[in-house]
Amino acid sequence: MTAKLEKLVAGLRRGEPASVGRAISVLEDRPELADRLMEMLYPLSGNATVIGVTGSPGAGKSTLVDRLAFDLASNGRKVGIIAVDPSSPFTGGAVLGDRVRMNSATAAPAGAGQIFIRSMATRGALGGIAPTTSDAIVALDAAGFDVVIVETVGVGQAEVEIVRTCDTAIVVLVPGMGDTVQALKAGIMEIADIFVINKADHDGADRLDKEVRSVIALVEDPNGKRWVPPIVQTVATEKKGIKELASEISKHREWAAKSGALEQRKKTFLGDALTRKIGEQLMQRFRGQADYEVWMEKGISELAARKKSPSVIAAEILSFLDRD
Ligand SMILES: Nc1nc2c(ncn2[C@@H]2O[C@H](COP(=O)(O)OP(=O)(O)OP(=O)(O)O)[C@@H](O)[C@H]2O)c(=O)[nH]1
Ligand SMILES: [Mg+2]
Repeated sequence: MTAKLEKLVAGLRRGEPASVGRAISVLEDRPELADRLMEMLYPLSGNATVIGVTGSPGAGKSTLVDRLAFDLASNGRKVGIIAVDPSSPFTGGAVLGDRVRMNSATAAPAGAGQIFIRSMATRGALGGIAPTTSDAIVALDAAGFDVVIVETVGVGQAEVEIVRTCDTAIVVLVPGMGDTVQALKAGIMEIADIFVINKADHDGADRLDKEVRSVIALVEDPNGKRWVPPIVQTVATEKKGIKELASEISKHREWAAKSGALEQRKKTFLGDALTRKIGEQLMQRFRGQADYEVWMEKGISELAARKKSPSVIAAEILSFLDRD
């Protein structure tokens, strides 16, 4: 099996799209191989810039990502795109829906950087949405993609989680959708490094711009130490505002690197990932115990009889684990 994985990793390092795709599938669907593959990929990663793009369904995220990727690829960058739980229907894991829309990405000029697109349906998957996505990011990173763009739908907790794994988080709003209120509710203001007002060809773009600006002003840091998210108006379908967006992304990255914010964010993210793994491995050890079912049965009946509280029983069971 290791020989097969080694071959896969070799193909991935050569940037072969089929190997990259297969590696992500292994990480997604083959837990028995995923740990070993991750062990091989991890040392190769750590160089990519990760950009998160989130916003309501239909906000124009894919169109925007497509144009941005094209712009980056035209400048010789290799761009990997991950669409997480796209709201448009997909067939057999292929990005058919988005591939049609993402036409300019697939038609990147010869000699320009490569673009790789992958969609992932991970909601509700074991282990949650973020781990699988961040594993896929590691795979693209290891494959030598300079930039990885992650598109997620919505402004819920799962998106916030994914955006935390990114170096730069972009929140896409559109005029006339009541997005600001929604964004505020979900605490998205705190994670947005850049706001994009897409579909700026629609009525109300300037009004939305003002609204967002007033909200940013509320959280603005008087000492000027914090990053103040810029607002970029775009018309993705017409490639308007894409250069400005690319420039704001660079600016944010420079600021984050210089101020130490990037390092801090990475540390927090890596800490979270490690804690999650420790939790998983503890659970595995626990479930692997011969007496696991006996302890569970006993615990449940004690709970049912209201003899002890769940935390007391959990502590008792964990003390059994400590003894071996
Ligand atoms: N008028 C206008 N239409 C746009 C713009 N950007 C995207 N669209 C259109 O909006 C629709 C949705 O675009 P997508 O890029 O698929 O939006 P999305 O946010 O990726 O959608 P989901 O992934 O399904 O959530 C498409 O018909 C686009 O052509 C824009 O700037 N102006
Ligand atoms: Mg999309």
